[in-house]
Amino acid sequence: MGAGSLGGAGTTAGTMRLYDTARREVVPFAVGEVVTMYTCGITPYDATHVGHAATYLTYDVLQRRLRDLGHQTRCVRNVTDVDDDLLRKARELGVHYLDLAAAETARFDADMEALNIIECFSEPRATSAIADIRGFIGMVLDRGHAYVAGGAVYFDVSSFAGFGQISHLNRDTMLALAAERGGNPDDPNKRDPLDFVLWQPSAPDEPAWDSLWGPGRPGWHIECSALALRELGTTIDLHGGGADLIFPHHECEAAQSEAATGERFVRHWMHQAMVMMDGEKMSKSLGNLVFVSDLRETWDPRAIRLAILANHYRTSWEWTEDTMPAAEARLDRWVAATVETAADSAEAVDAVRAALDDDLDTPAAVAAVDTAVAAGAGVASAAALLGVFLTGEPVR
Ligand code: 5CA
Ligand code: ZN
Repeated sequence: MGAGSLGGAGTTAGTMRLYDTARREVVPFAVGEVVTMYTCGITPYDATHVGHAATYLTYDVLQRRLRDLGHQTRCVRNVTDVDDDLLRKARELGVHYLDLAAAETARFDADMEALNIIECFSEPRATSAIADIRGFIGMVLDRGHAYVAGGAVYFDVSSFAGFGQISHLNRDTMLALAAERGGNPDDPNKRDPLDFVLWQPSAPDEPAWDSLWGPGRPGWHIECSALALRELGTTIDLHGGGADLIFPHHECEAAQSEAATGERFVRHWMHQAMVMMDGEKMSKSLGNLVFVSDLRETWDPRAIRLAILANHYRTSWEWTEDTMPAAEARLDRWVAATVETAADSAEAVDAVRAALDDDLDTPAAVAAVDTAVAAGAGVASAAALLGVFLTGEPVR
């Protein structure tokens, strides 16, 4: 497809440059008219925090720029509605795990809508994919990349030469991270502690589905492989998620997908750096959280967007009590300039596009809008490229 068939935006296909985690450099993001994306979604056992929001905002701004360039985007975001953490929380609360998941997913969707995140192409639940997962595991077994032991199915890491192609970690670091992130390296049924579970027997009070290998439930990584294949096909343009997922989640996902299909799984890996609070990764398990739903009670959701977009997606940053007041003050300046001025700054639009094309540099884009505002220009169109609608309705 020629670049000329895309457009109206004055730019050509392949304009954007993005850092690729696997290649470890900023490269042209070469894509066709339709761009397929998969981003790892929430495990719905608690409310959405600013770290989650940062991850989904990054892929939202990416999609907005791709659409501005004339592409269609199809972004799938899963919901992990069966998982150790969710089952534990449901047990603690004395509720059915699917009721907890449904309630938290509804809260998440409301937060995403308030933040003006583009609706997903699909938002499939892991439990919608049990049949797909069983079929997928069959493919991995048939190709000789997995083995059955103790009612579980394990991926055989030694059978797959590409293991490590995304994270580039050495074996000791992989082992340490697997232990820390639920990989259970001491499981005696494993031939190698780095082997990971595709299917596992359920504990007596956990949900179980029948399978050829005995009743049980999926391992974590397999849902994303099975859903990406089901929803988007064998090879996807871009895979996203937080940088905490690079290992083991994405490394294992890529290994099992490529083992199952024999084809390349992902053309471009893009990861959001961690949002921190009190010097540590903001996380449900640590409890150092700011919930989006709480912020929405006090602040304009557009200011929440700006607070996050003032930071580059590849740089970890700290949430502080000054973050929201500064963002809302910026929003007020942008709105005031835009309402008072008839002329919409074309320079700001060009500068925002150029900044986004340069590895999605949202801080530079925000600064360009600030400059236009300081010069007295209106910035409705430039702000709309960032998903911030200053005049009520989207301008483009
Ligand atoms: N359901 C899995 C992915 S398949 C999961 O990791 N769920 S989650 O609820 O823990 O995280 C949802 C998304 O938010 C993931 O992409 C994760 O990498 C990202 N995330 C979690 N904490 C942070 C943080 N502090 N900063 C940035 N992104 C984060
Ligand atoms: Zn995932």
